[in-house]
Amino acid sequence: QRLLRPAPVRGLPADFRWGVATSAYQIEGAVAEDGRTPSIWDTFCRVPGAVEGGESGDAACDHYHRMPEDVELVAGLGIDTYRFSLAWPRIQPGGRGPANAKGLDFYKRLVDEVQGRGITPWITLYHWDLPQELEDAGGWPARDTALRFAEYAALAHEALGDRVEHWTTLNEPWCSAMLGYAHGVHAPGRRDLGDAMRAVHHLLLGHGLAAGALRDAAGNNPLELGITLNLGTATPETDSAADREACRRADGMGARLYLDPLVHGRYPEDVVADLAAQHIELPVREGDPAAIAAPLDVLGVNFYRGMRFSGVTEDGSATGADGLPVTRVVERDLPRTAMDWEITPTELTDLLVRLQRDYALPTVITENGAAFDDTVAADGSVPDADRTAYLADHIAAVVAARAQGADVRGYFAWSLLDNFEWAYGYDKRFGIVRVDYDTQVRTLKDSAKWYRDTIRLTRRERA
Ligand code: GBH
Repeated sequence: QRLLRPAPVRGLPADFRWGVATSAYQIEGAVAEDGRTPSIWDTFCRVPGAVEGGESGDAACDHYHRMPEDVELVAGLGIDTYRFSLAWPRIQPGGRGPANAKGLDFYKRLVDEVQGRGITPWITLYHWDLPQELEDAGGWPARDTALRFAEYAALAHEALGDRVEHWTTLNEPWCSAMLGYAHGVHAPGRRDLGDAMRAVHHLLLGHGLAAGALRDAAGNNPLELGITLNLGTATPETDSAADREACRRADGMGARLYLDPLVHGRYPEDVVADLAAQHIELPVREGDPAAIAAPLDVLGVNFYRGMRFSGVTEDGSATGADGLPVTRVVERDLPRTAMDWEITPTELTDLLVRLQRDYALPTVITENGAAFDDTVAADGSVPDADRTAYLADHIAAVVAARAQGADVRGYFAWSLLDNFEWAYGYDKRFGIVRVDYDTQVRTLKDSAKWYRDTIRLTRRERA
């Protein structure tokens, strides 16, 4: 059992940003209210077998009706910044045309509540809830979706941009493209690598066009613009050429395929060549690279784990059954979360130092956290020492990265609440606050109290 009494985190600047994060579909519920139309997740949840237990975000945490109470919770944690996402199908039902005043109204009230309690709102425009009508018209593999996204971004900024300074375009385009269009485990459940790669390009183009629209709309008002990527580390099992090659491929498809065009204005040549060998081409048109490389003020990093890779199968073959070079994840003997993900805090330090070296952008950890099988004690408390340790170790990893020169400016815990964990349904709990889904009662877990006390002590120490 670890010592979990909070100690101040040393070595952070006074303006280090502490936050918590959520996303619309995972918490809001109220999917058919005030003019909201279905998103690809509403549709996907109805596909038999797609989501554990046949669950959906229909009710979720009922945040749409309990929003002031939830913001009160955030305030009670002493947090500076609340990261949440806007539901595109609330603001622009169907993904086209004029804004829906009632949808916007919910987010205006949310921003009022947040700012009224002295908390900074941090908006994510897209956390996976594409309007179904746009999917029916081709989804992210279709170029038009990028244009529609920029239009939606402009509508959202028009309504909220006079008060909200922090805007993230996309959350984890890798997940949208790969899990949604290649692996088929997220909405819309398609399985075609070519479609997934067309989705990558149009997600990035949508980001770039939205970035331009947001800058135009902001004019002289302050704007801090970013994108959030899910990033990890790829470590070779051995020093063999095959294992290092597997890491090159994993890092290429997982990280550089996004970071290089965003920051350096070009896709990585090795990844483009690997795709060409599979007869897949990114549908790049003239002007796209420049649009995608629109200046970023901050890079959002969602970190859950690093991974070890091998370039050969268990029996030593360098080619898999599909005829492609092997990129195999090697399980390590490490503690794991309830998602079965290895717990790898020092790899967060490695990642942040590497991002600084190769991309040199200010970063914020826009998500970090873990699911564990929580228990509720007789006195009603939730003694989640494992989650507290996870958060503490990853915050320490951020401090270590800063000491090595990484410009990390903030840390947001994922998540404020237990919520709809996508294909896993409600069984996997990432919240620092427990949600009883029968009563919708919220209870601070021990990790939330630890986080609150750590932030408080750290602030006092710095003052
Ligand atoms: C985030 O996705 C999402 O932004 C958030 O909505 C979600 O609730 C949260 O994480 C928790 O899942 O181990 O083979 O799956 C993170 C998705 C998780 C995708 C780690 C990549 C590593 C590969 N990422 N995963 S694997």
